[in-house]
Amino acid sequence: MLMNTSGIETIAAIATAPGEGAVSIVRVSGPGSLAIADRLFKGKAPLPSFRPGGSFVHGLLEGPAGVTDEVILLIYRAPHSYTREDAVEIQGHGGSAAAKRILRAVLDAGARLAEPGEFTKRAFLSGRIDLVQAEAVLDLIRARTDRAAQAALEQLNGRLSGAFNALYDKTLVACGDLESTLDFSEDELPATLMADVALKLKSIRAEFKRLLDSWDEGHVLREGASVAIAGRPNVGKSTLLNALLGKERAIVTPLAGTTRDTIEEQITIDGYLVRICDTAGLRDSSCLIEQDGIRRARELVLQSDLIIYVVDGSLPFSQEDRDHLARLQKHKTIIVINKSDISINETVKPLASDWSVRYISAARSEGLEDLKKGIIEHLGVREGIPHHAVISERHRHLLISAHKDIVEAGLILSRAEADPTLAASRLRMALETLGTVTGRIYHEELLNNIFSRFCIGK
Ligand SMILES: Nc1nc2c(ncn2[C@@H]2O[C@H](COP(=O)(O)OP(=O)(O)O)[C@@H](O)[C@H]2O)c(=O)[nH]1
Ligand SMILES: [Mg+2]
Repeated sequence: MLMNTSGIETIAAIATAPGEGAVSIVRVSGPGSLAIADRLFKGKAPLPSFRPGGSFVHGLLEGPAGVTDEVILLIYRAPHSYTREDAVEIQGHGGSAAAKRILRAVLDAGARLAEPGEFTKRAFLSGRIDLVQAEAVLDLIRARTDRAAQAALEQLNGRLSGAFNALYDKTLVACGDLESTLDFSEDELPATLMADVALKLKSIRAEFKRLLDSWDEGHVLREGASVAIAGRPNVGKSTLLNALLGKERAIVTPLAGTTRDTIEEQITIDGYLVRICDTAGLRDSSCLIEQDGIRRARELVLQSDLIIYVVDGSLPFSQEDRDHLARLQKHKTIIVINKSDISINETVKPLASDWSVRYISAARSEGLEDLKKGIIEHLGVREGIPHHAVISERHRHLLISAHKDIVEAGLILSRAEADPTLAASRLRMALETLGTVTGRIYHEELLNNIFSRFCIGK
């Protein structure tokens, strides 16, 4: 294994996706990268290790068994590379066999196969990016919509890290203020100082809230929102799914009990991924298959981010609908009154005062734009607002914990016998948690947790 005196190994991996493609890239990073390139690359002089960073050269790659591929070699010199180490990228012909041949030659020449996410982990350990930015790399790779990609890019550019750092710095200042009170004896403690810290904590809490509020959107951006279409049989649930998809996905018939299984499809609304699920109509049925479909429908309704409860608007509002709605949460439900092309029964109209209601004709695709707007509103995402970085589940978890300590510090200070030392120690705890968000403080397990989700080569 090629090592230099620092003991850092040189790692290599195929960076392109498996399968057929025009070009495949093998990435090599670490102190031995250029020496490996010198050994394998046959092309015009000078040798790769004499070439400047940021240059590329065309030639042949030759392993012990002869010519491996015709390649382009890209040269990076520390610290101007993804990892901040010396690195080379070898662009060969596409296809998995060609890429594997190059990788094998590189490994034979002294590199070690990289672990998942190891290149990005090195970028973090070298201080080029923080942990929040490293997570953004994964988000970007996984992004399935333009909006998700844009949010990941914002995060990669450091927008979210900036917000976390500002929060950290403000807390640090408040903590320092409190710790400075230790220099005073109790009776000469300046009264304004405590009031000042209390004010600072209040503004910090507002900042926490702003960040925590972005979680809903972050969740929808990363995983997509789950929306279940539910309601009694024959109200037009499957017709609505088809209309939203713009294709005949679910079977529609005038017979009640047509849909027996749940059908999930994805649509994009305003750049957000929405997983939309058509379900079996809710009713008492003696058919075993239908019963199972109804059980699944009920489960799905419980798990979904949002429920579209469809009512046949041409019929009187029924007791069964009333019973089903009684089990649903208003803020997670949109009542869709369908078949508005026939007529709207007077008995469904009072619903509008209490619930979020949309009138549509699924069969004629009328009212769908308004319904889509309603879906976006209900998911806690802001329609039409420019992209911005949003927190993830890990950030949320840590923010909630740090927020608790900040609140506790505030409470301690508000007591008649305020104890600045105790409050400061709470703020220290909050700082430690906040430090874990961006990776000022980290432990191996945390890094493994994050980087093991990456693919090899990233
Ligand atoms: N007039 C009218 N009929 C509709 C509309 N939506 C659905 N239907 C009809 O209602 C019946 C049941 O539709 P379907 O989508 O299978 O209902 P589901 O059981 O709730 O999935 C079919 O005959 C549809 O053509 C609508 O907007 N207007
Ligand atoms: Mg159906």
